Amino acid sequence: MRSGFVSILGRPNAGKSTLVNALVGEKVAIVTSKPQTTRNRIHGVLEVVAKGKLPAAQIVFVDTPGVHKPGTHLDRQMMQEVHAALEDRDAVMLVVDASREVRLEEEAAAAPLAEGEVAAEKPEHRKLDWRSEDEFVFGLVEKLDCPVFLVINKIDLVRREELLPLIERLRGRRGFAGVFPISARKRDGLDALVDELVAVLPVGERYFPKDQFTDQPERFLVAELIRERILMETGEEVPYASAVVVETFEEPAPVPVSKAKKPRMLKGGIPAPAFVPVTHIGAVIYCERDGQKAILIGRAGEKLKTIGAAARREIEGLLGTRVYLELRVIVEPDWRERKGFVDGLDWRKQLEELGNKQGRDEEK
Ligand SMILES: Nc1nc2c(ncn2[C@@H]2O[C@H](COP(=O)(O)OP(=O)(O)OP(=O)(O)O)[C@@H](O)[C@H]2O)c(=O)[nH]1
Ligand SMILES: [Mg+2]
Repeated sequence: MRSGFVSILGRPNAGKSTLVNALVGEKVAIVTSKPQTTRNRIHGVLEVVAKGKLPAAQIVFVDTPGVHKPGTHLDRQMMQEVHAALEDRDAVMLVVDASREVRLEEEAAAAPLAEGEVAAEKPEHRKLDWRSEDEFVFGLVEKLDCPVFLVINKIDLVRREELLPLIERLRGRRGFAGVFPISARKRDGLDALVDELVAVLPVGERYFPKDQFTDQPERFLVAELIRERILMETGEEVPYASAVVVETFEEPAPVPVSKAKKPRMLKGGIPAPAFVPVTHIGAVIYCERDGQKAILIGRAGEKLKTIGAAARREIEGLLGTRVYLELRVIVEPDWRERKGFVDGLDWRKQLEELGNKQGRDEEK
């Protein structure tokens, strides 16, 4: 069989997380219309069955934060996650948003260069010029020694006559191992992409057990689902200044068989479930200012209630139990600038901490 890591790289909002979820067939990473949604690298695992000449494979996709110019310490940490994802990988997919590229082309066409004007100095043209905004992303893959695939996403948003010249223009930018126009949202073009990836992966054994689809433990997926709702329900700075930490996660206690009562009958003779498991979750939403806290809580607590209710439904879908969710909002002034705090948000580090704590508790 084949196995390997495929890192996914691109600007914010290109649709990287949508693509990982579509490929894996599970919600591994949160998706919103706001840029810089993803903050950590996230592994999503796909099992591919053998097909004709193609062998069976396990592909570990690595979703990454969108590449952007760092402003805060959090941004720098996000960029480190991108670099970490580029270190151990067997192939890379560079994802671009076709609709954005077409829009930039239109803007440039609407402001033609006058005689003597240089593209790099005119805003409408500079964005189009890959030596500026997008060039940095391309620079990151330039020196990689693995196959790099160009994935042109969101083709459902552009017309065919716009797409073909775009493919030609982007294809010429670098020696890509392949160019794939796709729609992650409509799951269009993904089979050809997977076939191509399997073909370039090395022979090897699975990195993850067959039925595991991500490396993130449930409590961190839960924190992400809460953050996804915050991003959807709030605007301005609030989404960017918010972070979520799950502090308590109490799984339902198993009910001994002898204690299970005779099932109560519902209408139509259907037995009512004897025991409805409930997971108790307590989470903290951090923000940076009192004003942001006021927005997150809302008038008479309405906003927090909306965020909690929607997140709870998603979490119940993930865990397959009922969920009791308690949310608190805490102001941590300028946390995005504080290395210690930002490091503490990293779920890999939190997991280490939890492991250490458990070890200490067991020693006692
Ligand atoms: N129409 C259309 N929209 C898409 C497609 N793929 C993603 N989107 C939308 O684009 C937006 C951004 O998607 P994400 O998957 O969060 O993008 P991302 O690249 O992970 O963004 P960051 O995490 O911020 O770097 C969401 O609103 C998606 O629904 C697509 O193929 N077609
Ligand atoms: Mg993302």
